[in-house]
Amino acid sequence: MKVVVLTGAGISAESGIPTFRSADGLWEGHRLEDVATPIAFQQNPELVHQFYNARRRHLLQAHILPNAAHIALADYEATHDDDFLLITQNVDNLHFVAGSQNILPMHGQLMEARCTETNKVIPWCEDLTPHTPDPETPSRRGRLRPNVVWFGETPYGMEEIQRAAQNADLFLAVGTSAVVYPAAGIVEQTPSYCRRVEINLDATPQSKVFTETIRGPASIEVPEFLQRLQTEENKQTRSD
Ligand code: BJW
Repeated sequence: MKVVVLTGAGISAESGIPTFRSADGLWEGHRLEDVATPIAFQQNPELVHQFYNARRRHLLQAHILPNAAHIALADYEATHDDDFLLITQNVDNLHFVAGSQNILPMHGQLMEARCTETNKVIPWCEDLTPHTPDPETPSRRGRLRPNVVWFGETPYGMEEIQRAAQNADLFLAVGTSAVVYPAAGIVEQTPSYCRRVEINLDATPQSKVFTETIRGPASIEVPEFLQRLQTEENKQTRSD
């Protein structure tokens, strides 16, 4: 069975990482759309760096750890690794820390930086400023920016995502509000026979496209769903 999972900020909420579109939807008075765009970075790089530096420091705190949902996905993959793709919109590293292997972080990673000249990506866990040079080519004009995908930029891995979605037998979306494209449209690329499951606290604009919707916290519902799935698979194997 080919399994494709798409995760969003909701899966990390119970690990202590705030989601984007909760309550007032503002970060220190700024709308996400005002800090997560190439134009914002051009016009006010200090502010944009401040936004990502704060989030990177938060992520590095010792109490920010994968929760039961991240761990259940990693455990499930460990027994299905040949046909399992985890697409995450999250820039945190919690799926990696949990031990997931086949991960496609379509909106990049906060613990990486990218050179504005060469586009080379390097691991990065320090604060950035508009003057931080690319350490690999310090003589050139390149500066480092967070390796994240802003509005108007092309997400990573779109071809692989499309291929995986078009062949999926099971598509599971966890903790995403389904308002940001192209991620929100991946479910529509799955074949008609695909079992499409959404786990979220609330309904989303895409809920109607799913064959099953499970309302509740990811840390409870993801392990329970994957346990049920495993039981169904075991039964199926015994009857074959
Ligand atoms: C829980 C829970 C718990 C809480 N348990 N659940 C007009 C129409 C359509 C599209 C466009 C348009 N105008 C512009 C566009 C395109 C634009 C877009 O979609 N804009 C919309 C906002 C209108 N998209 C783009 O620009 C993208 N690029 C693009 O389209 O390029 C063209 C192209 C397309 C296809 C192929 C090739 C090229 C780029 C989008 C980049 C998004 N970047 C961000 C920032 C990343 C860096 C950073 O982290 O700062 O990505 S925006 C932000 O939103 C972040 C997230 O990954 C993304 C999605 O958010 P997510 O994860 O869904 O979080 P929330 O907070 O919204 O939702 C949390 C959910 O969890 C909620 O539903 C809760 O209920 C739930 N929840 N606790 C279970 N415990």
